[in-house]
Amino acid sequence: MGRITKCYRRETKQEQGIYHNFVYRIIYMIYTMKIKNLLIPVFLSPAAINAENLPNIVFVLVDDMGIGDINCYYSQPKIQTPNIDKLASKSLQFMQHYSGSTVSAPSRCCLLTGKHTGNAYIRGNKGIKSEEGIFDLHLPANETTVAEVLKQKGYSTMCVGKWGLGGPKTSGSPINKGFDYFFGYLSQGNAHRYYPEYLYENENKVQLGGKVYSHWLILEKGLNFIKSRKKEEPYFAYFAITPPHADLDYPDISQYQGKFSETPYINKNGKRGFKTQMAPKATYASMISEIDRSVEKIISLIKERGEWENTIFIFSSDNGVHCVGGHDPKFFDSNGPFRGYKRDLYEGGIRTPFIFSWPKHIKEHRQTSHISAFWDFLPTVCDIVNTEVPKGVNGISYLPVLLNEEDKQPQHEYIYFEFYEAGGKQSILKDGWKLVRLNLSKPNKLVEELYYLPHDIGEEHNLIENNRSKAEELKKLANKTHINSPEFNW
Ligand SMILES: [Ca+2]
Repeated sequence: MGRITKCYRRETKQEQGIYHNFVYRIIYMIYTMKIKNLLIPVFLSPAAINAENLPNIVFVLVDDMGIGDINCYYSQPKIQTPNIDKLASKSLQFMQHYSGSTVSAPSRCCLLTGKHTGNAYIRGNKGIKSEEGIFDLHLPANETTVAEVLKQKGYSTMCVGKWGLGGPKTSGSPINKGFDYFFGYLSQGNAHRYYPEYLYENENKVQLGGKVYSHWLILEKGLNFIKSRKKEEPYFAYFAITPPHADLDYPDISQYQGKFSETPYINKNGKRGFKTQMAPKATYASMISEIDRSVEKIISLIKERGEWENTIFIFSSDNGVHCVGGHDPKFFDSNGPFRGYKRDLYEGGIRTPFIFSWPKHIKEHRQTSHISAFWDFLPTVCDIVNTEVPKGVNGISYLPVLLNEEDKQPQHEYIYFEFYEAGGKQSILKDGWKLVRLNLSKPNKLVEELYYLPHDIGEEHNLIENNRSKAEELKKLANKTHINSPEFNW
């Protein structure tokens, strides 16, 4: 189809009947007879996708939501997410997709730079003091983000929500990392509060006086960005929204009020602690349903603009579910069939929902068991827009999976994670075997566990005693994969 469109454009540029190519005319006639879909398989190949108009890319990344919190993965009877479920029912659902990390900043770094935590610049949440306050360790100038890649292809780019990869006037500020527009929380610390004193628009503070529910304003700013795009201009809209991260805080919990037996959460740490919440279950459920409504608002706008067909729309969460501020992940089964939560390298900390819609090429619901991760996003985008992948990237494009050509899909040899809190953790998954290493910063307390996921998705049976050589093999591979970092060590 790309070639046909191109041929037709060539003809229109040479109007007044000068250019008369008989073959092109016949093809165009067939095209306008609305049997173009029959021609797509003849012409479609990864390289051909960008020969026509480039797809918009919309990525909704929620914060600390578990894979079990939405109904479309492992069933969720207590929380309503009809819009996300409907989206999934028409999309490609990745069933074994990993977030970049088990906490926010490194996960977002991996997503945007295409590197896993053994190689990424930002491998943990790390605060840096500046004149304007505490911000997160910033991306250096030589780290290339997916937004910078897309800028080079003529995309308009925006991020709203939580950034976490650098403060104002640093090399890691979103506007220095390929984003035309930013609105929201530049630093993660401030994003714990849903009624902030101020948010940032690009690098400028916008005073709110603690009177505005931040998520609604963030969503509005993101929608406004899309509304202001010219139709022919492709855009990358990164909605890094903050629910359901603690605080548990939502202005109207009437949808769930009284539906659950509540255990109030009382803040005992003053300003540093999470907000007191008398109905944490109803509030958490309300925040998930708010995400669901927000997704619908974004989708509706894209459809109103007539852009849905060639828009890539992705929904995911940046790490496993949190268990702070009063949230009870067991009550909601927030981590589905998996073990662990945020800050764990068990599957519950890193296995994330990944719903991929692209109606032009994904015509019906499918599930894929292809093993993929956040660091695959950048190379996939490069593949889609037909541009070179930046050097040093660990990800593998999953475009063949998107195009339902799984037999052509290259596989990861292994999936590797490292983490620097809670004693230091490391995990590596290869051929179903997963080695988890704990207490790396306390060698005398080192713990090693080995699981075989195809038989034990809940990581309940540590098989290391009878499989020492397998564990040793994985440990060597993990240590080879880890590249020393100037900022993070155990
Ligand atoms: Ca997070």
